Amino acid sequence: MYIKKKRPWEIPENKAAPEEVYLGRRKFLRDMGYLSLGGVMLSGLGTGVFGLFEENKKEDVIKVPATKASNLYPAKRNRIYTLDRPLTDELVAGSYNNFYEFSSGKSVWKHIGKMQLRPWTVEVTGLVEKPRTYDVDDLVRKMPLEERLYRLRCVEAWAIAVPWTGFPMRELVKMARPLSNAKFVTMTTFMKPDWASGQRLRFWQPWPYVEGLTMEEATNELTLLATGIYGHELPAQHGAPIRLVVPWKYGFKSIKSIVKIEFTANRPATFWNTVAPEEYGFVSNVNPDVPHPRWSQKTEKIIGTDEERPTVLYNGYGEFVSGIYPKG
Ligand SMILES: Nc1nc2c(c(=O)[nH]1)N[C@H]1C(S)=C(S)[C@@H](COP(=O)(O)O)O[C@H]1N2
Ligand SMILES: [Mo]
Repeated sequence: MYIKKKRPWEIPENKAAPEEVYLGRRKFLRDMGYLSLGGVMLSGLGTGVFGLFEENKKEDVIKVPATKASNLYPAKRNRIYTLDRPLTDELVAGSYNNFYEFSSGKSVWKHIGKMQLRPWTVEVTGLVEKPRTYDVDDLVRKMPLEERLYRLRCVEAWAIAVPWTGFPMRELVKMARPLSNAKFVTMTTFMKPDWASGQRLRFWQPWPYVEGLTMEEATNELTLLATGIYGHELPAQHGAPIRLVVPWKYGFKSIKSIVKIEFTANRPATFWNTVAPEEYGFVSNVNPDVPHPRWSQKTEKIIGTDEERPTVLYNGYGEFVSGIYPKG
């Protein structure tokens, strides 16, 4: 056996994933590939999980089946949105994911094999003049697709920078014509225990995954419904066929594989906020001065380059969103 260099974003004691609390540390570490079945601590040895980036072939990790909308990619890049760092390598971003429906580890791409990406419908419902269920490809064809380079910051203190393809959520809101009493937009992920072992194994969690935004957040220009990444449609592990991207909030707000978008008068009960309200707030804007109860948020690790950077308020998107939060 050879010794693999421990990467700084390997989860240290004080920066564990939310799941650790509920599964117990041993089960969590085993899922993450740190423990052998016999229970011997293998941290620092070549256990596989963090060797992914060198060892896996791109065609095994990034699978993008053709659809009725494939010819729309790549979309034209919107140059307004720039980065302060290089883009994350596609293979790195596609092999280090959070998608608890499929796995509580990061090798989500190994567990998505049963997911059926088509047909896929998105129900737009609730307090709107124009409720309607859309075939996802028909919806994408109606919408102005563009590419945007955004940073994504996970509450676990790691970050990536990726080119999303998608359309502003405000375009969908306009089309739905919300009633004046609509105050929140609630989004729901699929419920398919047949595909997603997490929905069977962690049956006590409040599946399906739900997230929500205020109307003002949902119609902010940054709020994107993404259907593509790296110039093609989303692979399943990134939340195909359609997922939210709100880059000034912690990653768990950016809900994947959406089947329902509902306009509501009241704040919805959201997944992580229901599981652990003291750890995962409803608002959850990136903020270095608000520590997570179990770890600091002062810095972030950039996946793939080992670089550590100071966390920036609103993940650096203050010029777009600070007006929404007058009290800071
Ligand atoms: N349905 C669903 N959406 C989800 C998650 C999840 O577990 N289930 N994880 C969230 C978290 S914690 C993060 S950091 C981002 C990760 O997005 P990525 O894997 O495309 O980088 O997805 C978010 N969306
Ligand atoms: Mo996250």
